[in-house]
Amino acid sequence: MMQRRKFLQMGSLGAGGFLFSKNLKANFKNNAVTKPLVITTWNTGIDANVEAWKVLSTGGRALDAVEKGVMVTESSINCCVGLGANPDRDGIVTLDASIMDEHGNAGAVAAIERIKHPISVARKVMENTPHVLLVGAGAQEFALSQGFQLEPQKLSPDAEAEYKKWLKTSKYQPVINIEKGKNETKGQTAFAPMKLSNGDWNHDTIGMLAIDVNGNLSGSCTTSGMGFKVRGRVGDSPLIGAGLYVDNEIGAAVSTGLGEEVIKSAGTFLIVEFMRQGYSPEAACKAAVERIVKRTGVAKAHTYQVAFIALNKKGETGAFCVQKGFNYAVYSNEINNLLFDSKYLYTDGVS
Ligand code: SD4
Repeated sequence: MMQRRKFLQMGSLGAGGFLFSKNLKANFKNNAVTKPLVITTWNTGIDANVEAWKVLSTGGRALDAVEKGVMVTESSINCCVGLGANPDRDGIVTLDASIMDEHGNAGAVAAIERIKHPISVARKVMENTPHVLLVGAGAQEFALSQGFQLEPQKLSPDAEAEYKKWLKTSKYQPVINIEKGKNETKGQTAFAPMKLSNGDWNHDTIGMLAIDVNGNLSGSCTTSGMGFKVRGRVGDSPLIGAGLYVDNEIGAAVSTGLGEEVIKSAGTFLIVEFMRQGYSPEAACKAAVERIVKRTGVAKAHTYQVAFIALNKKGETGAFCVQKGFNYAVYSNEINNLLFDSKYLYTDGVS
């Protein structure tokens, strides 16, 4: 198998995705196993995939993998997701999360506070209630009733420093979220471990899709939402069909970026529908990005990021984004947890 470094270099040159899909296609021909597989947004996906892979590689269910995987990121105090992340503009961290299983069941929470693992609360909503989405104080109350603990209302040191910086201008303007890792040079993203301090990343979400050994699909998405958002603002991540969608007959998709644009286009539902029409995962993601750009207009599209990853029933993967700088991690028997640069439309976010 190709060395990780070599593969990554090729990925940053744009050849990785090609080799990757070629590799997978070759495996299909040989009837080799392309499942299980997990694909996750951003470089934080590398660490999350390790946990998901423990489930998948031992014959576990995709649903367990996508929950366990993103819990790693939610636990990271210096990361962009979970209670260590940036707060809203009132200084409170509010979290959104969603999960879907192979039966099309879905659960989600929005604007939940002081709970470490919103993804697990989302799963409880799915499994233990007749509902799909619980929000705010009600979601927190439900979490407590399910045995979750209330964490202290306290910003992480990094988030506190970022918030104080933001308060100086209190400018309410969504930023283009791209990877800004220390290892990035000239816009080429290299592997960056998850230990990032604020300023090294510029995104707030992790989305994960998995296919298990039985060929079943599941997905998860968890986020602190847009940094310094209006109190009560909910993004795309907990909204089924916007931030996450899974159809076990066809495929699954998850998003990151400016949630408002994803919501207005029902982005992940759209991608699954494109795959139903025969599009590859990458072509489906691209078509959804183009749909969004068409609606917002090209001028506005130069000011935001939206990125998607998708996985189909065969285990094929793909991604596409508006702005250069989005990457994703894939772990399977063939692809040993590698990071790939997504194809993109524009380069405004990269200096
Ligand atoms: C949101 N989509 O709340 C999320 C933000 C995000 O990386 O993806 N940031 O709009």
